[in-house]
Amino acid sequence: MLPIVEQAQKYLNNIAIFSNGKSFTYAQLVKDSNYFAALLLKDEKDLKEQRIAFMVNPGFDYVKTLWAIWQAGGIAVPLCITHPLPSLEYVLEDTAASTIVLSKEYLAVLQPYINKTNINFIVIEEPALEILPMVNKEQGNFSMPTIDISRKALILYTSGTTNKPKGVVTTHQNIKAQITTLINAWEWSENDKTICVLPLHHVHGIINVVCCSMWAGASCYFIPQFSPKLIFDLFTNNGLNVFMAVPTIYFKLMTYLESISQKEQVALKNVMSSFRLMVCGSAALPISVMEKWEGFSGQRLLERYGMTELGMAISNPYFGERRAGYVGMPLPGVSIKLVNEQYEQASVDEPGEIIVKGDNVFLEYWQNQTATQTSFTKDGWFKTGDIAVIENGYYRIMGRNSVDIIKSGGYKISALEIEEVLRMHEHISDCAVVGIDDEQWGELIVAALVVHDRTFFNEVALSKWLVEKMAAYKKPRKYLLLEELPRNAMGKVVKNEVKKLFES
Ligand code: MLC
Ligand code: AMP
Repeated sequence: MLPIVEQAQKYLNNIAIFSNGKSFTYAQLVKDSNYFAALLLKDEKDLKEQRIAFMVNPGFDYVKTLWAIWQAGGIAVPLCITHPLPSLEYVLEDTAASTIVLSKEYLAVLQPYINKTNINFIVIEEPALEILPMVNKEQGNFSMPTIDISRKALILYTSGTTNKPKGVVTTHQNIKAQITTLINAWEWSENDKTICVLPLHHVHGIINVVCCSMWAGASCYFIPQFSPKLIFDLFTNNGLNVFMAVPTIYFKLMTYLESISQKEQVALKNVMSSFRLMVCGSAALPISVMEKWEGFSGQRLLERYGMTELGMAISNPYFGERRAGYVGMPLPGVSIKLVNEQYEQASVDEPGEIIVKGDNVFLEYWQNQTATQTSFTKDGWFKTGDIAVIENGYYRIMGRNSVDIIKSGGYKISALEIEEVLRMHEHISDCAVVGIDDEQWGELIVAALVVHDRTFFNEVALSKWLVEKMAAYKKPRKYLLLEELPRNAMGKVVKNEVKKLFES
């Protein structure tokens, strides 16, 4: 049996999930995911790592689908529910997914792809599930293939220093290691209640919130979309005690807190003070945000550092000092080194690139041997591209070794990917995309443009055009029209000069 499903046997009567106003026990999750796995298998005994893409709303159906794909021997490929068709198509084609599972509201966006390819698709709706001929849902317990832990389990797409996102492949063993290190380090238990406010196509939401709570036998609440009011209502009325988010979310929650009365603020502070744990990560947590949040909530945030390729790697301690501006120490089972540009150990107190080894480290980039090879050192350490220094025993992240990677709202975004789309626009002859510091978003995406004729440039029309081609969170938020881009003697655009133009 799969490790996470085996874990659930200990907690069958616990509430696993609250979503859409309903609660679901672990017993129900095991039974329904087993049934859905039988539906995915149809006449086959094992999906043998077929890629099963799914575009399913956060909640019981999402977790059921994920567990079903894993039990049936497939590789799960979660799609972002807000992506436009071209971004979805890229993932579906790159993984050569054999089936798409979807909530019915996403049928319209995917229909052109379904028509074009004839791909097998399953709409999640109770009546549709009854079509499985050979099984009776009530009997349950359909026989499932034995899945070796070394098999591939998940592909998540991440942007990097290339213009197209890469598929990060993790095995069941990687996932187990990523989950269990956090279960121990952060003392997850079956008494925990958390809420997932993060998108479910990235590790932060999938591993840290959903899989950790499901592994521990805890309860996980879901909301349909990010809403500070809904989150605080759930905090107040449902006895939640664990919360995890990116810095931008804490910022947004504080903007809401500032908009309510003093009396309401005090009441919410009382509720939040009793939480067992609040964690922040995916991007640098500004000290100002950490301190202000402590004032509002009575909670000292635990900041940690992670990556799609690793799950979590470095964390402030659960017990002990949570140091502002630092991400803490390597998690148990995760080996970390800081190295210089020759990949030799950096001197003590010197900054270096973080390289990582451990069962948590991903297997490979999907069908991209070159990228896989170049991202590991000869002796098997994964090169993160993040620069850090150790000060008094704690790691501090200093930045990245590439200006082309932007972190905005906790999303990792490739400047090159946006530039490639911008260059397709009829009025744009050249462009340079950079991230500039921003307290709310971490970095704000901005673009310097050279246009053929300024009279034809229309920012609103450009924004509309862009979001038909890529995710809205990748859209530049400011533009600057230039006669030419700043270049060095080699003709290469100097991105730091572009940043300065915006900052001035
Ligand atoms: C959205 N907006 C932005 C923006 N994203 N503005 C500037 N920069 C951005 N990046 C604007 C929109 O245009 C819109 O404006 C308004 O904000 C609301 O948009 P939205 O899409 O509805 O945003 P919202 O729902 O509020 O989402 C904000 C968010 C979201 C913070 C909830 O960005 C989010 O869920 N981020 C988490 C990403 C994540 O999970 N990363 C983890 C990756 S894993 P207007 O004017 O149009 O209304 C990883 C490893 C690890 O990093 O360590 O964890
Ligand atoms: P992703 O590729 O989306 O998984 O993002 C991973 C990247 O997020 C890392 O390589 C870091 O650059 C960044 N990151 C994650 N956590 C932190 C943190 N606490 N502080 C600074 N950067 C972080």
